[in-house]
Amino acid sequence: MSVKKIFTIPDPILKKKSLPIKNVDSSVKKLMDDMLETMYAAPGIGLAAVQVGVLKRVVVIDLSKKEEKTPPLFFVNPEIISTSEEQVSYEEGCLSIPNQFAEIKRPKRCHVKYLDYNGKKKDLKADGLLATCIQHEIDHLNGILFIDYLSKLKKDLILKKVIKQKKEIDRVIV
Ligand code: GNR
Ligand code: NI
Repeated sequence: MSVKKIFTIPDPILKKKSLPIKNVDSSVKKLMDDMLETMYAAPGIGLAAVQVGVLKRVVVIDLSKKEEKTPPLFFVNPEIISTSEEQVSYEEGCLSIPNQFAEIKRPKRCHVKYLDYNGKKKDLKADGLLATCIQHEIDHLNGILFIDYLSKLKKDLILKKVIKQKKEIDRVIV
């Protein structure tokens, strides 16, 4: 397993749509292993393949953050079957938008179907933070970021801050 580089805004890859997996073979399993290690190292609670530069419909999630407690969840070709009318707002962050957070309102519950790590058909009814995280990750697979739900003013401000942050880091390294 290896920790991969996480792509951050304004990298254009983050706006691209990821392609479905035809077969959950050993290369897809290797990708999922690398994604999990990258997510734990970050640390984050979810990661979509596009965030490590791979345009495939693969997501990993572990709400426990540390490698113990609950086992991680692997989603291949996840699809939302239905969502609740009821919505909930969470302060969202994204590893591709470092150190920036915003309240985002989404359906409180979602029913999702997907293939698991072994390529087996599964479905899951999610609620609360898990439901939010699944929707955030499926958005990544469609080239959508949480800042796309904000006003242009707020979005531009966050973009400016992230670009400034990157320049500061470059300055320290040089
Ligand atoms: O680590 C993450 N935390 C988080 C918090 C609230 C809503 C969504 C997330 S996902 C994020 C990791 C990430 O960027 N996944 O794409
Ligand atoms: Ni994200």
